Amino acid sequence: SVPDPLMKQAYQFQEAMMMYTCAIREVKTKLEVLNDELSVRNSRNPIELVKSRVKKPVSIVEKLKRRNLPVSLESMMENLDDVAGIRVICSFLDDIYAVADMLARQDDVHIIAIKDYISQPKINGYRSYHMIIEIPVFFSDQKKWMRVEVQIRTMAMDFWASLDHQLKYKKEMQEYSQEISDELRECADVIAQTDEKMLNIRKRIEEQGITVTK
Ligand code: 0O2
Repeated sequence: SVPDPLMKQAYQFQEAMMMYTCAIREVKTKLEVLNDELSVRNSRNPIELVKSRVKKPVSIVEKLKRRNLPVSLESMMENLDDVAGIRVICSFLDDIYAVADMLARQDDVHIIAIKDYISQPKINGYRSYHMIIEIPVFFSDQKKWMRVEVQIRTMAMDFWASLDHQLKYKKEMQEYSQEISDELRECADVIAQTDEKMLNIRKRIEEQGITVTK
């Protein structure tokens, strides 16, 4: 039979994962409310799609080990910001900042950290707006502040990041050759220029008094 301490740990882990899932649900509801309101007000949806995931146990252990941190439930809750992850895919560049601001202004949202990889892209070309937030989740016997990583990006940025992720996965985290890195970076830059052009087109259309609808 399974020894008791192991069983206890398994239950505690399961409970923690349930809490992260609930935190994701709370943030998703906030995003849905914002999207509904803005789509009524502006006749277009700033948010195209919201994806979410709870980090897999193997990835959690790998990340803790990579950072030389203790592998325990407490260590995970204390040290990892992205156990609960939400990806918000926006239509246009300015929607990213609008959504981020609206989320940040809510008084039950605590901002832990912001990483703006749009104004300062990563060396490889990766672009996205990252927010680590904490929100209260109300359980039967306690209110728990749960940490969630929110990544906000345009469809174009998501296209690049998804393919980059796939390529990395296939190469099992090896470094790319310089030539491939350069070409990937080039693609990211072209994509960023396209995002800016699309925003510019939308603004010009809006100036003419036509509302862009989906
Ligand atoms: P997954 O599978 O998406 O969960 P960290 O990498 O978390 O140890 P840091 O600086 O705290 O370090 O995190 P950062 O760079 O703000 O954000 C990490 C997450 O952003 C990654 O999570 C990816 O989702 C995304 N990301 C960052 N850089 C890149 C990149 O170059 N390419 C792609 N495709 N995604 C990136 P994970 O845990 O690495 O992966």
